Amino acid sequence: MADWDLLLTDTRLATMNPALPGYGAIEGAAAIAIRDGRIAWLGKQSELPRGDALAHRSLGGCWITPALIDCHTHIVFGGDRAEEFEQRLGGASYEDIARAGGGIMSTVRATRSATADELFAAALPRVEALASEGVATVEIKSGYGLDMDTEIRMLEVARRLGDESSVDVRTTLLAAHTVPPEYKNDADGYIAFICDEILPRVAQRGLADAVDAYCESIAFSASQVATVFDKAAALGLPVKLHADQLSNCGGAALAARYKALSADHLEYTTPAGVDALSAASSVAVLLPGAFLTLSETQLPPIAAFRGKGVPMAVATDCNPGTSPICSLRTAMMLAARLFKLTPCECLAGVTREAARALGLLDDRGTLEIGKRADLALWNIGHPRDLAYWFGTPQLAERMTSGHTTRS
Ligand code: DI6
Ligand code: FE
Repeated sequence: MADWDLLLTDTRLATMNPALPGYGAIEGAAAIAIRDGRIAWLGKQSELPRGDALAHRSLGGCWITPALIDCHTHIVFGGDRAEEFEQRLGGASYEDIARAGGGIMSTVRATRSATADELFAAALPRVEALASEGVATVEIKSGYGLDMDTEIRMLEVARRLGDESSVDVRTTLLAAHTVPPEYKNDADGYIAFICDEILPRVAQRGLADAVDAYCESIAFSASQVATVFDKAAALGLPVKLHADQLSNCGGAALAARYKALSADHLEYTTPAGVDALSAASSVAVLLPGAFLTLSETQLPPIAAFRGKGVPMAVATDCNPGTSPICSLRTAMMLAARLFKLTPCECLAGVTREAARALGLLDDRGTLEIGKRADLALWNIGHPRDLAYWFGTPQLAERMTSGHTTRS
């Protein structure tokens, strides 16, 4: 029996291994060997142990990084909000549109009236657009149903995208996204419905890998979110939070109190919130697409995250209202240009730290022995190019579990 299924030689590796500095680069002819879909060996080619491989490819100096991971999306939804985009360009505010019955509720109406097949057909090209840039893992949230049937339908569609597309999908229940019309003026009643009905059903059917909520003055209070998180903990589900996006609601501290996998957005997070995330080892997920689309000017506290060792991930937040972006490379570029992340932080943010934000770091997100052989092969001169160029296809090939699934 062969030692390896596939041996790749004459490559340059950006391993993103946290034990190594920067990109964790192995240059000057590196090799990587794959067996049973996992990395069996990697290092300098001159140190390659003796062994035979079923297949061998020499890659002419091509850079390989871990395949990319988009750890925050709302990629399943009905309709779109292009008309609202035009209204906003004409001067209407996000709030004006919401008051007129548009905004997030217009997506809820379109999602409720869409069949599972329609939601799947609309989402598939968006997922494949991410894949075309080297993404192999995508997190997908519910949250445009806000009733039992549609929240479940969204999660089923997300699972089906994982089964039938070329990416691995992690699902998140975001029933606590906003208060649906059925519970107008009774947010507590909706929270009780989530805890008593939706969460147990979703958990029992294994439809969600995590639970998210929107902690904001226009959505749910910290104590309402805590009620949802208590129920999630009782059901053994990890939590994450849309925190401090539009105002300081103490979201980061709340997420930290529940040892959240991540707290996301964080534009208005205070130094105390940064300390809390640091102590809880939660990941800060930065979403520059929403920052751009909302013309936000309050920057997330990047220097404080760095100073306190809070890991930073970068994601698209792909959604029809505040982040119509199906490009993780664009999110990397925006994180560099708007948030001044270094190109190395941008790449770590869509590989290692994105894996950490999904609780998957033991399995993927870096090039290390034993991890899934999810690889992105690039036509680039240096890994910094990935945050520098935008709108430029540079993926040569993507492998998932050691097989070429995009080229
Ligand atoms: N924060 C956001 O930016 C989106 N959801 C959230 O919790 C907005 C979603 C939308 O407007 O459709
Ligand atoms: Fe979001």
